[in-house]
Amino acid sequence: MASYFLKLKCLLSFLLLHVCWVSCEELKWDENGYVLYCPCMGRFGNQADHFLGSLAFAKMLNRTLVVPPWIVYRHHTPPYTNVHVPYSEFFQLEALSAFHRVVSLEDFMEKLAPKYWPPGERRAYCFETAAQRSADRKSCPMKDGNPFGPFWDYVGVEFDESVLFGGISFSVYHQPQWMKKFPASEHPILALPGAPAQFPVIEEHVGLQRFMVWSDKIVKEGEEHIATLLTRPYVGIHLRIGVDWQNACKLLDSGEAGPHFMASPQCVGYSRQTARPLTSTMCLPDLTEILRAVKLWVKKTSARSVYIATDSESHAGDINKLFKGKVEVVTLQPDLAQMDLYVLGRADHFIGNCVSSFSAFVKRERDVRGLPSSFFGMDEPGRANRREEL
Ligand SMILES: Nc1nc2c(ncn2[C@@H]2O[C@H](COP(=O)(O)OP(=O)(O)OP(=O)(O)O)[C@@H](O)[C@H]2O)c(=O)[nH]1
Ligand SMILES: *[C@@H]1O[C@H](CO)[C@@H](O)[C@H](O)[C@H]1NC(C)=O
Repeated sequence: MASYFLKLKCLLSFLLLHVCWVSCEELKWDENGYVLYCPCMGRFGNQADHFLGSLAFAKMLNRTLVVPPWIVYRHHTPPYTNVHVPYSEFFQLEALSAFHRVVSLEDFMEKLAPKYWPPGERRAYCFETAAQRSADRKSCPMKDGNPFGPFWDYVGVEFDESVLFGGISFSVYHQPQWMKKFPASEHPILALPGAPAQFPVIEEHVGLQRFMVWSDKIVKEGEEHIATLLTRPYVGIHLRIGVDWQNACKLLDSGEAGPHFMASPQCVGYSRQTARPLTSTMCLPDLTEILRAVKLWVKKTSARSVYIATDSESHAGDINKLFKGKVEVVTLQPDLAQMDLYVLGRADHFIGNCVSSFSAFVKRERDVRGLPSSFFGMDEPGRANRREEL
């Protein structure tokens, strides 16, 4: 076992050295500074929403975005801890460059940090209100608890000092204040405890999705699944119906949430004044609604197969019965949630859950490609404004 790891380590360092040899030259220090953050809120869908806003924030300040890894919570399967998956495992880092300058956190730490952000000089930046929670009331809670601690441990970072701010937000409105308060000459690296962005992603940043391009590895595996399992045209559906979701949707029924609830602006509209109602069926479709919507869209698109992505039950049996074997019903329940996202993204029609940011990722990607989508409980959502220029 030990020797296996040793060999792996040797191989890895050889590869890293090799990569470095080929591309180190290109990693120049950016005089306009960097933005670093932990995607410390939520799972994939939430992290993706935050990523788009953070990308826009970095561009707004003309700083390079240090792209964090995805935090994957593997608490029920080995290794039973958080796994940090480099951005480029799922998406092409280079594709982001068409919009703005980026560097992966891993590269930043390996190639730039030793010289420009050495231990002992690592400042954390946070809201005064966040620092209030710390023991001395003036330290940023960068590594307090999970996933904060493990995230910075992943890249071996300890913070030495805190810089607090207040009365400022991440919106365009405060751009001049950011520039004035934190000029890159004095504050080259803005390391933040969380994403400098809102959840859900704001309307202006939805179109940035087009710079998130699947990695070759995901495309290859995803296309193989589609080719072997499905016959086009196919309808892809996302069932977000597990116990955690049932509890979340209860807030809606109890009247504690309005039409803007988690990712719902994507279907009810971003403006609070004109938002369409959010019904409990849209949050938690029951079997009747699931069967109704699937039947409708299979008919409309003359689909020959249905792909079910689910966080729990698939209802494949019931859906199968509906078509009496004339339509193939497939569910993969992959280890990697991104496989579901990929297959849903390429479907001829997609039926999502309007409140789920996991569905929102698929919807945005499809909008970019001009592919049609609907939601359970809403067959005809309005089209989102697709601006990407800032
Ligand atoms: N493989 C797979 N995983 C899913 C599916 N639906 C939900 N999940 C898992 O559940 C997580 C849900 O969290 P998010 O991605 O943040 O999306 P969300 O639906 O807005 O949920 P919350 O964050 O819990 O509010 C996903 O990241 C997946 O890990 C699915 O259809 N397939
Ligand atoms: C933004 O940063 C880049 C790279 O540091 C620099 O070349 C460019 O001039 C900057 N743009 C503005 C408007 O400051």
